[in-house]
Parts: sequence; structure tokens; C-alpha cells
Amino acid sequence: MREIPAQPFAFPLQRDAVALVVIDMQRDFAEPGGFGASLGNDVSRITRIVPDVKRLIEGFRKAGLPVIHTMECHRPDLSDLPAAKRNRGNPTLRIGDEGPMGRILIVGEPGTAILPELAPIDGETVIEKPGKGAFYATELGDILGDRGIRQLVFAGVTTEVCVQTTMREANDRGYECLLAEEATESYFPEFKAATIAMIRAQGAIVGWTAHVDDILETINHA
Ligand code: C5J
Repeated sequence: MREIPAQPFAFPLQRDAVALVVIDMQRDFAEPGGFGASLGNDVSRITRIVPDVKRLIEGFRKAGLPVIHTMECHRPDLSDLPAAKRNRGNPTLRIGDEGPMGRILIVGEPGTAILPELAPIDGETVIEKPGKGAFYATELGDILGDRGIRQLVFAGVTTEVCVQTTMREANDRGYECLLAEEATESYFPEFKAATIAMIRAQGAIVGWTAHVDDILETINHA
């Protein structure tokens, strides 16, 4: 067994039981005219991590390890969108509204797609999720169980919302979770920093955090 240098202590990699989970690297969170921008956020913060997410994905592919992608999205009839989610806040465009990239966060719309640079390849699992967490109302738990996966490396956006929610869901289900620091981002730098700190606090209470270079170096030599 090899260990990935990590905080708060080394991550004990099980190469035959690890997968990369890339959370919601969708145009709606990263491009002007999408959901993230409609909430008043600076989406350029998200596009800046694309190169690091890309090399993490490519590293897992090269090592022959599974890559799982998630997409936050809803059915066109909005039957999986609670009013409490649709009506929250004061966005210029709500989920399901028609925007410049199609209907916001609706399955099959151009803006809902994963960024082309990070697009899944044949054979990779894509989880369409109506919630912030990727286990809620999806088949993710069954897929991981069938494949014997017990460790999850996380990348994607946003750090304190869908990434952290999914990590907490996974942690409660018994997975060992590692967050790739340069491959995750928030619209709020202080929220990213706080999330990293709280995940690894108290002896890795939610999981570990590590640098992309250390993750890649270890998976390629384990
Ligand atoms: C948000 C996400 N922030 N993917 N979604 O609404 O984090």
C-alpha cells in the first residue's frame, strides 16, 4: 500500500478500491449566462481550475482507475425540483428558466453540459443528481458498491456546496474521502479555505485534503 501525502495525515491509498469523483464541472456554473452567474457570482474563478481538474482526470484514466462525473440537473417537467429549491434567493434566472444557454440546470440543455475540456469518455459513469449531494436520489451508492469502491478522491465545484455535501454523505456511508485542493473551487475564496480546514479538522473528521501533484504521483506509482 502506498500513501498519498495529505492533511491531516497521509492517505492510505487502496489502488484497487479508489475512484475519482468530479462534481458538477458544468457550463451552468462556469460560464456567463449560467446558473452561477445568475446568482451574481464571478464565474471566472471556476474556469481557472479546469487545467488541474483535467490533469487529475487524465491521471486517473492513465492509471486505469475509474472516473465518475456528476451533474446537478433536473427533469424538464421540474418534477424533481422542490419549490423550496427553485424559489430560493433572488437569481436573475431560476432553475428551469430559459437562459442564453438553454433552460437553467435542465437535463439535455447546452448549459447543463459538462465543460467540453472535461467531458466524460465512453465507459465513464455520469450521475445526474437533483440535489447538492451526489448520493441523494441517485444510483451512485449502488454503482460504487457493485464496483467495490471504498475510497473517493473529489474534485469539482463548488467546494462548500456540492463537493462538501457529497463528501459528508460519502463519509457517513463509510467511504474514505480525499479532496484535491487545486481541483476544487468556490465563488468565495474564504468558503473554499474554510471547507478545506473543516474537512481535515479533528483528525480528518470528514476526510483528507491533498495536492493534485501528490495524488497523481502516488496513483501512478502505487
Ligand atoms: C451549487 C454546486 N453551488 N454544484 N451547486 O448550487 O455546488
